[in-house]
Amino acid sequence: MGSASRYALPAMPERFRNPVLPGFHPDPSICRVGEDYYLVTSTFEYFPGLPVHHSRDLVHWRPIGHVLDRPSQLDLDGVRPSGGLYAPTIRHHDGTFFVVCTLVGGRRRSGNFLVTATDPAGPWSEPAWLEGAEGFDPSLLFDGDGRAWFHACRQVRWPSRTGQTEVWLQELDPRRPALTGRRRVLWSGALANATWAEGPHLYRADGRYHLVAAEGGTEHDHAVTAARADRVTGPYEGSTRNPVLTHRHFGRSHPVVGPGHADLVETPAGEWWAVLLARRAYGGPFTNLGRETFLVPVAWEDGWPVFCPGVGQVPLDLEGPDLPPLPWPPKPARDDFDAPVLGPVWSVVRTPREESWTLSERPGHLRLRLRPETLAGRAHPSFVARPLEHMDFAAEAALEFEPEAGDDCAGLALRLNDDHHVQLVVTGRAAARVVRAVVREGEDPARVVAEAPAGAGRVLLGVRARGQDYELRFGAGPDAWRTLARVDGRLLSSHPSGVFVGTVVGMYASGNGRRSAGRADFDWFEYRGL
Ligand code: 6LW
Repeated sequence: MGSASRYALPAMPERFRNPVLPGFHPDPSICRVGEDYYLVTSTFEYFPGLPVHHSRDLVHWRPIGHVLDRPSQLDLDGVRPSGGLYAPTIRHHDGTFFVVCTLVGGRRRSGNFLVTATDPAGPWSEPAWLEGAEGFDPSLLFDGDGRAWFHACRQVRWPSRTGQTEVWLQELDPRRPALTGRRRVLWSGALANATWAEGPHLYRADGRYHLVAAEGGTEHDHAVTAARADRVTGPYEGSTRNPVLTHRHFGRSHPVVGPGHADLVETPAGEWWAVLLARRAYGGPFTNLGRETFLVPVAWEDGWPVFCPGVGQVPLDLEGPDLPPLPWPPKPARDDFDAPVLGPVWSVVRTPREESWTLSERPGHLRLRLRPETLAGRAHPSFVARPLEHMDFAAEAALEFEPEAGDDCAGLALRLNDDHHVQLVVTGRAAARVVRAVVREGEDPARVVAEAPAGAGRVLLGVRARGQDYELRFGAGPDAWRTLARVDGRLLSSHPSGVFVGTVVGMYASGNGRRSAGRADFDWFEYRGL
């Protein structure tokens, strides 16, 4: 009898669960260099911009830095909520990584730019603005003949309907960098009266040029469409199977809504996969986690891409790529702020022009300065936060804070945007020190929903969410939690339309219009899925 190994079945790829990058990670773009995969996602009004994640198996991703992590690279002053950095594209050619992206609504400069690096973990170059590059959702194709092609989408000059866009192409001289030669329109959508044909990516496969784009807008009607041509400049023929992926006909109760904005990658073994964005609805058509990054298989049939073959929709549980699994060490739930710099999971709102936080003044603590700026208004508040990743989660922090003035406050906050946030803060001086729950929902002024005496000294603050039920609580220690309030989490949903971000949770301090000598010291912050 031969050894058992002679009859061993090939190792079956492991199954995995979508999303592969949970929480606010929209507009994913991916490239492969050898056995390594790199992925960037959009970040809008958050700084640093464009996180870079790394994987060896397409399923397990680890953050390795940000493309734009210097104020000189990224001016987000005054940027409106969901403005700022739109969809990026990452590509690699000849030893250099390229990222193109669009800054929308910048105070001093807006438009499409290119940054480069030899190490995807950075440092990345200063942005090179591409003169004349209209529109948004830029992408790059490095063709086999060494030529580089820039493509993006733009609103048509005289639209007959909202969202009437077209995909255009022009050669790029990456050395200058500059767009050169004739500009051509390649595509204006697959369906009659198509809206928001965007997120274009060109690929060279089986001797043809393939265009994969998004259509229908990034809400419920989002879709992936495909076209192909014999020459990069067209003409492009739409697939008779368009849209090649959508959930638009599933109705609003489907758990995964709005898949689209796909980017394809081929493994060394010739398997094709796509990363794309989608939302997970819960508690009704509410998507607090925002647009997350999902991974789906792609097959080629008759020279056309087939997304999720045999299934035709984005699965939450599926067989993984035929790649050796390489799970990274799990992220620690607790940050004790012992490192000299903030970890890659942390972001702030808009570009920090002054030290709103410090890790050096009180080692082992994140110290927030009480500045006049608040979570409302288009400012850079003293707020250090990370994306929610779970529908059920607990976020807690240990705070040492003595308000110097009545309006001084510090504590935890959940932010969707400038007009939608929840605060659990300590405020009030001396004997009047209280823990207060404050909700801001839309145009109405923020309202205090509950408060209770905080007692003296260190205080623990916590948010525990079960679906859309958010429990705000506090205590003198881990065995002394007291519930202060319960808040309906649906105010933090990225649905309805026009909200491109997801909710973040973090540490906040403010003088509420005045500069205060107060200092808020956070000994630790802990986030975990329940
Ligand atoms: C992104 C574009 C879009 O650039 O939303 O609705 C923009 N579609 O593809 C921000 O994600």
